[in-house]
Amino acid sequence: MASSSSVVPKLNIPLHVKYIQNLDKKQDLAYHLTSHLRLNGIYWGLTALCIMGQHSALDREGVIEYTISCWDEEAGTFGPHPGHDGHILATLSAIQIMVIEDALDRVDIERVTKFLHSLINPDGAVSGDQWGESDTRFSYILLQSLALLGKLDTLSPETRENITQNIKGCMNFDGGFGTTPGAESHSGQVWVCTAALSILDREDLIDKDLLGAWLSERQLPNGGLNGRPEKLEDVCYSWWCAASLSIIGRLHWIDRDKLIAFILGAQDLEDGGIADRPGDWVDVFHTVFGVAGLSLLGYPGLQDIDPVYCMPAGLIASLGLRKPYIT
Ligand code: GRG
Ligand code: ZN
Repeated sequence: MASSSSVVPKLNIPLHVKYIQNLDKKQDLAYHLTSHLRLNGIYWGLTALCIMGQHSALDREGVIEYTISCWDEEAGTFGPHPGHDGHILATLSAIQIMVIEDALDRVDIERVTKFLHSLINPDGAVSGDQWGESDTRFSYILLQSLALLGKLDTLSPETRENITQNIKGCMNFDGGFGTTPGAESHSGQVWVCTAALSILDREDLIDKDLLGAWLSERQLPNGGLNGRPEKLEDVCYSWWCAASLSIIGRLHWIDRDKLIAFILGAQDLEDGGIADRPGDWVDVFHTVFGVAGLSLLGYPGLQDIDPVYCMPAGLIASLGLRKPYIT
């Protein structure tokens, strides 16, 4: 469990690396109940390791083999676990893992691209699978997936414009974004929409001062950020909010040192991992977004993370996808 001491500890990298390496050793009920998130979990763990400079702490071949075993032949894409149906979220995680492991040549890129295109609705909204409802999360996932596959140019100008206008239609009076047109602003949705507009080279559609003000109001007196007004602070918003602020060039609008102290206070300094807030149980989701937040904030000794892709910045640069305005 994360400590709740008032002294700010340092980031304990060796302990967090060990925590991630041991994640699949404890196959308890919680492990089996989260099989629908297994491929996401591998991406989260691998990304946290990359940020901490320990990419090879997980067995490369094991990671690749597991990812390939999640292929859903009928759907022509990846599911989250062997035997599960293909889904856009698992598809992105699989692509991210294969990019990090430099193994994209083992993916049927044409079939995955076809699957992704099949989820675009005529109005530019994007669904998660052949049955599912649309959500701006899926618009972002589609765009990041196509970008990493080098297939953004398979979107016709008309489709690209429809997707852009659909995201713009989810913008609210407060400068934030929701899941669908008219839905309440939420920091997670703000990140997917600002990052999606960045991939589309349409950052001009964002009201940066208005959104920057809304995002910086998410910081609470204890240094942590919440996801929307009147809600509790949570380490994962160190990513959703800070990455959005970074994309719109307003990261300096929050108190960096107080946020760093909040994230560091949520570490479990006995067994490793980071929790949603000091005193709670750790998980790999809050571990990756905690270290990713620290990296964005310039915490020493960490590799740079790209705020648009939530992937190692060097890798995004090597694919020619790094935005020049991001420092
Ligand atoms: C490549 C990192 C990456 C992600 C892929 C799935 C996705 C794209 C993005 C998710 C964005 C999102 C909606 C994040 C928010 C997740 C979250 C903590 C939701 C909690 O919402 P509530 O309403 O919690 O339960 P609050 O804090 O508002 O009480
Ligand atoms: Zn959280």
